Amino acid sequence: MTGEVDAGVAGTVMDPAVTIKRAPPPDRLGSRITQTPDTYVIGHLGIARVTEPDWSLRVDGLVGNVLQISLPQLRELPSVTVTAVLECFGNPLQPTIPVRRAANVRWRGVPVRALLDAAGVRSRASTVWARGLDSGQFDGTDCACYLKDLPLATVAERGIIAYEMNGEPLTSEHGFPARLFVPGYFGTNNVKWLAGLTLADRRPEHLFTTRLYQRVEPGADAPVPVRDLDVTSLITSPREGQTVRPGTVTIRGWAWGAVPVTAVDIGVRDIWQRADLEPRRGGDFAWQQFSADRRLGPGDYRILARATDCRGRVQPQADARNQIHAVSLRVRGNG
Ligand SMILES: Nc1nc2c(c(=O)[nH]1)N[C@H]1C(S)=C(S)[C@@H](COP(=O)(O)O)O[C@H]1N2
Ligand SMILES: [Mo]
Repeated sequence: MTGEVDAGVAGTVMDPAVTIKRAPPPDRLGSRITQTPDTYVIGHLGIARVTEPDWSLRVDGLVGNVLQISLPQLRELPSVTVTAVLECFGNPLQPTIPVRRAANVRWRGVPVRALLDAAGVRSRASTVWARGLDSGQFDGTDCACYLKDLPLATVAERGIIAYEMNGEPLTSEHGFPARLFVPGYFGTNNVKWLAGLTLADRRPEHLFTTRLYQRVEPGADAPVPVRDLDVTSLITSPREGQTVRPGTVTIRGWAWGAVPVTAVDIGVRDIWQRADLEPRRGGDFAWQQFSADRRLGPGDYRILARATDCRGRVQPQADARNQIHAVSLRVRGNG
């Protein structure tokens, strides 16, 4: 902990630490909008139970006016609704293991830009420290809060203070009463139980800022925080281990990344075939559906999906958190 950031609101109750609270398998993710009960839950320090009267959001640091906003005040500000992917980077202690925890959610909230304008951000500010009310221990380190730092330009451009998920108030698990959400960024940045935004001109030292969730990107030598989503795809049908009759099998799923996905290829026994892929819509960071039909005779198969984005990035074959997704399929009987 830095000692420079206030700890949580007194009285915030932590549920016992659960690193993974819920992680539905890919075949639960077939619908375009992931229902809240099918949306994975991560709380490194546990789940914070915050009561509305105790809650407010503070905007401070390099600003002209410090703001303190209650939930009713937040709800009165003009809001936006965005459909966007929420995706977990994975266990920060095992950063190359794919976990495939993802969801496509309708978020409603207030653009961070509105609060920054009201606070009057000083020109020296380059970064936003976002603080959550959860506290506890992770990997042997005591944390007085959950903390992330994000580039001011991106937060101002598309960050929201989300207070609704799929048309309902956030549940405690997903960050009630409000969380930061930055479309196109990894889940780790979307601070739940948000209590403070501090404008600063440098990075804060913290377990979740400068120690965990760092990686060396291809062609670079210094680690950087994980922010932009990788190019990824997920097969939602067939499901892992499914048995089907011989004939036409439809392979379906979702592809996404920080920038639009332009192609998904389906691999069956070393034959790769381009899938149909819907384009990404407008400014949304929603996932894109792909589908492909393959005629399969009796046998055991591995079905692979590999996405490519508009910058030419391709999902790696192996040893990467976003390596191509594979499902095993058994085709049995007469067609
Ligand atoms: N305050 C707080 N925010 C947090 C976390 C956390 O442990 N504490 N976990 C992060 C991680 S790693 C992910 S993937 C997302 C998960 O959001 P969800 O639980 O709503 O699916 O929340 C992020 N925000
Ligand atoms: Mo995560």
